[in-house]
Amino acid sequence: MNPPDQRWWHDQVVYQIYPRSFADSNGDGIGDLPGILARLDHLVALGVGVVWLSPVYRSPMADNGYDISDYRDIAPEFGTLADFDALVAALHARGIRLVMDLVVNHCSDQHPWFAQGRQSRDHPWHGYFIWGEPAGDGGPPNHPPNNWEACFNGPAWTFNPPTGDYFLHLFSPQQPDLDWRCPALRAEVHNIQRFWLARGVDGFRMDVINLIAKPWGDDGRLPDAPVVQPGPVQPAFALVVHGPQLMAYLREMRAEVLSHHDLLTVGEAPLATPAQGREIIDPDTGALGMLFQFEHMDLDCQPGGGKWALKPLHLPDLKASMQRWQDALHGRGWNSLYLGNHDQPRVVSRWGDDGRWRVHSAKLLATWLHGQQGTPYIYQGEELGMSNTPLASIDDCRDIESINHFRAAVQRGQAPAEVMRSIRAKGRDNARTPMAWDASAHGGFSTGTPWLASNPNFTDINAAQARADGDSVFHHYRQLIALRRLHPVWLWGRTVQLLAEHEQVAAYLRVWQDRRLLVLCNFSAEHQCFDLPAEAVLQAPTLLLGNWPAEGDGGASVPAHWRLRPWEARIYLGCAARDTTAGP
Ligand code: TEU
Ligand code: CA
Repeated sequence: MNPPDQRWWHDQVVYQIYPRSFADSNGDGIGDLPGILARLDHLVALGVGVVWLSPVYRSPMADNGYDISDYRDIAPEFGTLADFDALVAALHARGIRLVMDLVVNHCSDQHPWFAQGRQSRDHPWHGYFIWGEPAGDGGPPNHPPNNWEACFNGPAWTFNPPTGDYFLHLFSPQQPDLDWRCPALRAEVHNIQRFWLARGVDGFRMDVINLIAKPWGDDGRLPDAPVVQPGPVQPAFALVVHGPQLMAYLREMRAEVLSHHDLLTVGEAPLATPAQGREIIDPDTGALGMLFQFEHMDLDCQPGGGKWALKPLHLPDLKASMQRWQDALHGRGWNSLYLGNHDQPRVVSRWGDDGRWRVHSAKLLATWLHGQQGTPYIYQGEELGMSNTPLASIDDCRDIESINHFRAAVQRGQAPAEVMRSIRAKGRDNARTPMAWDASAHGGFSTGTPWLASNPNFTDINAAQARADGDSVFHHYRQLIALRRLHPVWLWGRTVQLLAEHEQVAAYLRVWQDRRLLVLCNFSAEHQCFDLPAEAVLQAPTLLLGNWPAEGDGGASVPAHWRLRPWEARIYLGCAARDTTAGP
């Protein structure tokens, strides 16, 4: 990707809003669209150019809106279509674009398509879903068509008495999978996209888009997943992702809808390999602009153990993963850069230090991420350095994934305290606690009782504090956002990893023409001393940003021997050193 191919979303930073937890305007304890509208000054002060709004469609909220029952309406708890239009207009008036979350791998079991389609095999909407006959000679309801496990526990198939067979749901039974082989269903999706584009949205984040094309066998069945764990059901994602028809469906969507607009599109793609990612976002032959890959999100779990089997992060793994994706997409695609979202724990608690070094480590993580090539995504509260919440017991949790996991794990004989240890570290409620606006009750999120308790540290960690304190995490993010679009090397430079094997220091160079950006991060609470290779010696370097007071000459000269303080991060801008070996 070069400047001539620049798209408007290349130099922007995206801010993700999880509407249920952002701002509650009417005291019912649930965030809503008027609440967002009243907080736009926060986004303007931060300097983000795009909002990704997690789902606000009508929904029974089994999975907080990732189960849609009407794709053309707003959930009443979030507001109305008029509120939505007002929000789009207000964002646009401030130069901020809006990206909708599109969830079309599955819908809600309360969607009329499913509610009616499940009544009879002859109903036209029956064909929008995926059905299977009982396996073997056993009768229903305990002999599903194959051994797939649902992401939120139990079998991925549920028996449907009116039709005498099973429907597929890769997530919860309240989220039946749509059958993308059905042309009428695909046309519905295109029309839904047109509906929101007509309302002025600027793009789509597409939920689990690499799961939509199922791996149908020649026998018309979906094959069993390999057996990797005890019990009747087995993880199926690895078998389902990037199915044979995926690119055909996405290219059709591009031709029908996306190519007629200038959009930001980003596909969520669990388990995507760099090769698959390239295929999806190739500017000529692919379909989407960016994708959310998960490689780095999977580095701190035991291999094959799933997200709850905790393992400490080994920094060289993170660096290798980052370099792999930087290399794979450089010049031929565009990375999305993220460390958090509504499905992940708070990154400062996960890979930083949310105690003594909370502010420093939150700034370091931001620096490490934003220094790379790609479009950074900030999840609400990340810019304040919000941390994981002290979930005392499963009664404090609201997330379907954590609740189902707890029940199943305890049933399998795991000690409840042990299960809670994982949920405290990885549970999605960590990210979903109400946004902390100020030090008043519930962090100023709501005058009522929040649907999920606020993180008690809102008294210290909140937006009012952060905006008033020039040295806060917020202002560090603000500077990163402002700086990156000023420097071509930041946008277009190739990434070169330095010190790949170092266990505490992450260092990389960005290279564009004779320009260099040097990013140095000490991922530890100890001082770190190291030397950098000759290629990292810069001419006329300036320290663009750091998270400790500059030492000595303010970073004007780059030392031969480096010493970084606890959780210190720095970004230098400079030129390549003149090659003294090449002669005049
Ligand atoms: O998440 C999809 C996904 O890949 C899951 O594995 C996700 O990582 C999950 O949170 C496991 O911890 C998307 C949405 O982002 C998520 O909120 C939804 O619950 C899910 O799809 C179903 O729509
Ligand atoms: Ca509300």
